[in-house]
Amino acid sequence: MKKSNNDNTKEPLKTDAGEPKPSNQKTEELLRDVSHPDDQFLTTNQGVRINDNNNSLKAGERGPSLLEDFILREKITHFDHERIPERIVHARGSAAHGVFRVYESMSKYTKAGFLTDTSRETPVFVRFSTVAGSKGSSDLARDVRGFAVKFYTEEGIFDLVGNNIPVFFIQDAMKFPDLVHAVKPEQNHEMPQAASAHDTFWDFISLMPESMHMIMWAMSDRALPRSLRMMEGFGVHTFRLINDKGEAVFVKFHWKPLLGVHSVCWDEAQKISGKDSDFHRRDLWENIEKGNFPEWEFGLQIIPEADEHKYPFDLLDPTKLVPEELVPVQRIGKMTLNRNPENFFAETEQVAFHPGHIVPGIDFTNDPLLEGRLFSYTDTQLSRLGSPNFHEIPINRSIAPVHNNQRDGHMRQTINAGGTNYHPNSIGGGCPFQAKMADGGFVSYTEKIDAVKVRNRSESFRDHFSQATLFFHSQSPAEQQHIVDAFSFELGKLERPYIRERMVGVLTQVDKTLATKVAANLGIPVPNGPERPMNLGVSADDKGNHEPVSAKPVIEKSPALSMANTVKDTIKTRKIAILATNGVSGSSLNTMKATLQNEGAAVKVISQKLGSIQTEEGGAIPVDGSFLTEASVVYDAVFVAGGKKSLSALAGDPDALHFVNEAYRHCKAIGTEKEGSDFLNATYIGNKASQSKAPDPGVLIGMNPKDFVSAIAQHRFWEREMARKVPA
Ligand code: HDD
Repeated sequence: MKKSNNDNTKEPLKTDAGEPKPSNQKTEELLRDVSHPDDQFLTTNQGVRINDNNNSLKAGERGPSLLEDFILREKITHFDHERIPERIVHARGSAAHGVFRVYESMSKYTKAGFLTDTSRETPVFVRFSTVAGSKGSSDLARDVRGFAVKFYTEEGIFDLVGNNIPVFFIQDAMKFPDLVHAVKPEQNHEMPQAASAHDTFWDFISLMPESMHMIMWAMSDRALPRSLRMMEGFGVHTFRLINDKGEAVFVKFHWKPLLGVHSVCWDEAQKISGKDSDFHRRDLWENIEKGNFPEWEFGLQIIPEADEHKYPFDLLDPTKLVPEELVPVQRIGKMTLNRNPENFFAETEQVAFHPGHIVPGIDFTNDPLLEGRLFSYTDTQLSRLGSPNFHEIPINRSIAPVHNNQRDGHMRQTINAGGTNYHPNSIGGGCPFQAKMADGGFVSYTEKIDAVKVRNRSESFRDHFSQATLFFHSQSPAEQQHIVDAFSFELGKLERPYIRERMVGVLTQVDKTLATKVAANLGIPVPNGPERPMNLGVSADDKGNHEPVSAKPVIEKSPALSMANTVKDTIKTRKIAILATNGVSGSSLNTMKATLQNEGAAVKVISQKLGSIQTEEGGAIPVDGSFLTEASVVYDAVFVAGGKKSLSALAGDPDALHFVNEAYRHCKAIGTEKEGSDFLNATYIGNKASQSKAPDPGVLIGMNPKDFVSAIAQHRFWEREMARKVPA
């Protein structure tokens, strides 16, 4: 992004070597430092140098403060107005800068420059978010994640404002305020925060069968990402690509993370929320700082116009996906996030996305949810950012030149010179001109429309269950169990039993086994079917029958929908804890640490207290974290280093035992040396009563460090949960 001339964007203080000044500089030096360049003096917003930033102006040292103190009043007034309204949804977000480059020209399908010119590196700014929680809520709430990408293209801004789930809860924007009211904390007592496990949400959902496909995703582990860097992204709606001949194809946009798609489990998510509620934000920030730049490939599913009606679902229905097995995702380019924001408010908070920000070569379809969004996003920026000039905020500025006759308004930054502010004009030489299509002027796709005006929903939008069923049937047994558990948790939290019963009735339409298992956990009988009428969200007496149907699934299973089939060949950026204390075998610890670090993992030595530990060889190893400040839930795997003394001390330490037991419960890879068996016997892993006959492939004793690497790359051994009852 270009920097403005505003003082606030100036570089931080630098030493001669160009490094930020070390924070351990002596206080005395900081106060007396005379090497500051002139423009680093503290000033008022009017540029007046401030002599005393500690004391207000008073009539006498013990007297009243004076109204005349313009420095105090300016400082306090600015502070009083520091907050702006948080986003009504997606308030909690974390963002980063990066670049996008297309692999091969897509000119066959689109004239968009950033998708046709392989020499271009298009700057991007990406904001990830949860939906329901407030700005300060936990990253690990069970929720959909926003995945919004701003492309600063040479032809203007293109915003792809998507989610990490390829479908949406509702089919028509008319229902969006209802959906959001239902999921947000309840209006009387403002509870619960960042959680869908409450009556109003499930009351609404159980009366909106069209939400059933998205609900299956939201109750799956997709709603609990391990990292923002390990999520897929989806444009959700069907869009159009238009080439320079004016020909169109339908397109679905995808982001495929190169590290694979991985999630944590619900018990872990809840605990991470307590141990580190900034877990995702920290993970994104730290990895970018370390140079572990997150990468996604950009994918397109191209559907020729001739195939518009080929499928049993409607391409305009945002509750449907196009299975990748029917239309493969072509990976056409790569996005790399390589720079953290410098100022959270100026960038992450003030960025304004809008699905209506498109460039020539891309166009909308008549998806009724998208159509409503095209209105909503400008409107919300007006109240959130407070002015129609929000496009002038640095993070929102187009890198393509902006010329038009729009003028004035709150906080206008541009100084429009000259005498004309209208079109057509002759005084200003006719400027600015309209651009012909050949000059890159945006021309909407000439879609033929011949219709009567109605307030109704298309018949082709009536199948609410077949893709919910497809999703469930495509999951691994462990993933299916997690979905059962999630429904049981969420519905178990409800105060009104009739909502629970109604919801289980709707689930019978998705999958009988799912409904039966959830009902059993809730201690209620499985209803024979749903309450009728089901579809209060659509039906109105004079609009005909809108009761949902379940079409025959177009395929029985879609392996692409299961995270069990994702990338599992790398431990790059994974967090591994090595447990050790005095008497540790230095060679065991260092060999494992070096192996893991060579594979790109982040390794921390965790012990009973900070400082350093003595090795049995007589050396010392620094400790990175103690049991007091660290928790197994923020790590992907645990290695208990060798060394008899260390192992026996840890075997007698409840914190060390808890660390390993909890990692075991969360199905993580656990490793130790041969001599570590006694330690494991002190944990739940060695508790013979808990062992099933089959050995656990995720517990490695006396292994080659490379085998431990392969085990960690598996992400989790979810089958452990199925085989054994694992303690909390
Ligand atoms: Fe939305 C924000 C994604 C439907 C109205 N939405 C917002 C953000 C994302 C999405 C990622 C946060 C952007 C950021 O980081 O600043 N929204 C979606 C997706 C949808 C969707 C994928 C369905 C496919 N949204 C949707 C509808 C409406 C809105 C139907 C209203 C008719 N969304 C908004 C909003 C927000 C927003 C209220 C809040 C803050 C903002 O726009 O800038 O206007």
